[in-house]
Amino acid sequence: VQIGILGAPIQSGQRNHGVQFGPEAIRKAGLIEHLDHHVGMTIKDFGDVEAGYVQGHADFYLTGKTPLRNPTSTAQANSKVADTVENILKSCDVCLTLGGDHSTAIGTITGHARARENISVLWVDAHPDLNTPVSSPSGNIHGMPLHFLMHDLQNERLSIPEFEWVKPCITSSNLGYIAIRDIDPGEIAIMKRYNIPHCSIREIDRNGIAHCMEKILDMINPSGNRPIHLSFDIDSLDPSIAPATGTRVRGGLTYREGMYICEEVARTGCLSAMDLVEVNPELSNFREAKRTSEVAVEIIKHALGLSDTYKLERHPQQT
Ligand code: DIR
Ligand code: MN
Ligand code: MN
Ligand code: MN
Repeated sequence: VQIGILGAPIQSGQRNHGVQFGPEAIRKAGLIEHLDHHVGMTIKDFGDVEAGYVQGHADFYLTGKTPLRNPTSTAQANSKVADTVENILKSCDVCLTLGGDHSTAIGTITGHARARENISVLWVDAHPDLNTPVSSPSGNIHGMPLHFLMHDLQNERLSIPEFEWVKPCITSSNLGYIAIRDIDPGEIAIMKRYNIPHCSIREIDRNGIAHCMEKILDMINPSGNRPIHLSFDIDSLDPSIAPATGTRVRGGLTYREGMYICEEVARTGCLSAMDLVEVNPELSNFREAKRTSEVAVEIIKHALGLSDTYKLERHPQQT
């Protein structure tokens, strides 16, 4: 298996400085060293895409209650992410993108969908990131990536010239949420209108993570052979486990629930792209930032099938 790694230091999709240092922090926590030395796995690091601030005429463009923030910078960086992910997937089995804020998924999912047919998206997050520029309470694009990408929501899209290149590539039946718990009114309305598959944190409380993973994977990938895009926002985890992130929401996934989600994705054998986003090392002290990055590395290892618990369960002939 060949894994391609890409850094996407995008911060313009939200307000907190520091999330652009996510890729560096996760690499410093030993990502490459942890993934290397596994039999049958090769790692190729493609470095970081350029994601600086660019001035644009549409910045602070008034669409709803709040202006849309930094559309030019966010769109330009994501266009590079899309091209790079598409290209990485020509030579690699899996493309792992390190964020940066979650607007990065506009680029990664676009690139993935250009490279592979019929992708399904598993969105692990405290938030469904389904706002439109009109429903958004914040104007932050990291709360909106999916509205750009979903066929069902194209009628809600405003014409923003910078994002014209983003073509819809997923439908509500191949997107699934897990761990959501902070959901804006417009997002609740859209989720109900289009029946988007989900297991909220409350459903995990009630039925357990094993049942929830079985249900959600069956809903978004019933045939069991669609390429899976795992978009993992570190704020899905409880803030006690992953404190260094911009929008902490109490009552998140436990460490084992987070790892179990990833082990089950590994078990499908369908993982073809993964995002690990919203690690912001500047939002806590050094120790907490280091701990958050280490958990991010663990999440990635588990999704790639490298956890000992997962290996123990596999057929004895496999290693
Ligand atoms: C909120 C926050 N729903 C917004 N979204 C976040 O700004 O649209 N997503 N933090 O990860
Ligand atoms: Mn998110
Ligand atoms: Mn989130
Ligand atoms: Mn909220």
